[in-house]
This record gives sequence, structure tokens and C-alpha cells, in this order.
Amino acid sequence: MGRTEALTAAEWVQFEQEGYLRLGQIASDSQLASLQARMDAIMLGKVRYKGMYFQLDSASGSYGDVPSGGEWAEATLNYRKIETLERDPEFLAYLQHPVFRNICQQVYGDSVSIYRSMFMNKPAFRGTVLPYHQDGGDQWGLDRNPLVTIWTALDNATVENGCMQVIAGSHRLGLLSQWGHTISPEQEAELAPESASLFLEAKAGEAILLHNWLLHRSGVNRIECPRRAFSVCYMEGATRSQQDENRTYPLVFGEGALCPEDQRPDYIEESLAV
Ligand SMILES: O=C(O)CCC(=O)C(=O)O
Repeated sequence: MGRTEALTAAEWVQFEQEGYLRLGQIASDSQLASLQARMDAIMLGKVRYKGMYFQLDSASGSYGDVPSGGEWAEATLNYRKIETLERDPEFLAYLQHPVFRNICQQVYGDSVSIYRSMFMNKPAFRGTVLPYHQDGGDQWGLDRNPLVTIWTALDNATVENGCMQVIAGSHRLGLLSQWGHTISPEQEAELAPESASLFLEAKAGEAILLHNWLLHRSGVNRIECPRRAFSVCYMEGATRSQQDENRTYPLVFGEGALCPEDQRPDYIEESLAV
């Protein structure tokens, strides 16, 4: 049984100070096992959805070598990133957990959408360095900045397999570049020196609340155990694209929210269908 209680006032204060908060285990053991199995089935093409975004891992481990993504490419566990997981009923049900709803309602009110729901993977003995960055800014093309990301470890995340690293309190610096995302080498030397870096090891099933402006990075995986994770960026339901005010984003809480019962794979191997 995972956590069901809302955040306490002390936890909110801690989140405001540090820019991250460990939420403990949210998924039950059986839900976690089912998310792990579903993730591998999606990578192996046993469950498929139109419009899901896939990006293979780089061969070199270098961020500059990450291939541009697109549709499902091949049956392999070496994907680096997969987006649009809200199309899958199991991932949608998880990201709509009451604890997450309560957090989002405190920050945004009743209507909440997502910018993305994504799988981030450091495959066995592989993975790509993700440099220090913040999640937001003009690069995201939104008319307001999202502030809430919830990251869940699908495997034990350790220093050896590329757990996340953060600079506690760095969200209070605000967005370091209006364009957003990665920071310059000069900013990194000043604001994110190795000595200030905190390794956020996490147990499989543990969820961590992240402020979108918290500086975070992750390295490569030096061991056989993959480091799979699921990360969801929640935002105010009224958020629109800067370029196209008619573009909406999937609503996950409040009126018009997606329902797991309505999500169907376009293809599912017979042995996996329930
Ligand atoms: O999982 C990782 O290594 C990084 C995740 C991340 O950058 C995010 O969730 O925004």
C-alpha cells in the first residue's frame, strides 16, 4: 500500500525551501510491477499507441549525440525517452493518483493539464548524460510556466545507474534563461558545482515532487540494472501554446479530464490483453 495522505503544511514549507520533496511510495507493489511490465511491453512494441513519441538512447552517452525521436522504431529496451504515456490506461491511472491531484489542486486549482508524461530511461550499461537544466522557458512554447513535476522511480535509482542530481534551493533563482532548459557552462560552474550536487537515490516506486525550476541533471548507467523512471509535468488547465492559442493540452484533473477506461492501445499482443 502506498502513500495516500496529502502533503502536510511542514512538507509544503520544505518543498518551497528545497525545490523538491520525497513523497515516498505512491504506487502499490502490484501497480509498480504492472507499470514496469507495461513500460517494457511498450518499448518492445507489444503494446502500441498512435502518436506516442520514442527516442532511442545515444550510443556514446553524450547529450549532443541523442538521436531525434519519432515513432516506435524497433523492439529494444534501449529507448532513452518515450512521451505521451497518458495514452496508456495504466500510466494515466497512476498519474491521476489522489496524492498528485491534491498537490496539483493546491498549486493550480481544480483544472489541471499536463505538458508531458514521459518515460526517462538509463538502459543497462548505457544511458546518456543529461546536463543541468530547468524545465520551462520559451523553448517550451507555453503562455505560462508550469511549476510541478512528479518523478517516479520504476527501478531503484542509485549513483551507479544514473539517479537524478539536484541543486537544493536552486528553483529560488527563478528561470535562469528565458529560453529555458540547459544552462551555460559559466552558470553551471557558479550555480551547480559538484560540491553542491545532491544525488537523489530513490527506491523503485518512490515518487519525488520537483519544482520545474530546480536545477537537475543525471548521468549514465554503469550497471546491469536499468534505471527506468516516469516523469509528469502538471500545469494549470488553462495553459495554452504561445504560438497557437487553440492548442490545448491533455486535462488530467477537473472537468473534461481523461479517463483510463477510455484509453485503448491501437495494438496489444493477445497474451497481454486483459
Ligand atoms: O530522469 C532523469 O534522469 C531526468 C528527468 C528530468 O529531467 C525530468 O523529469 O524533468
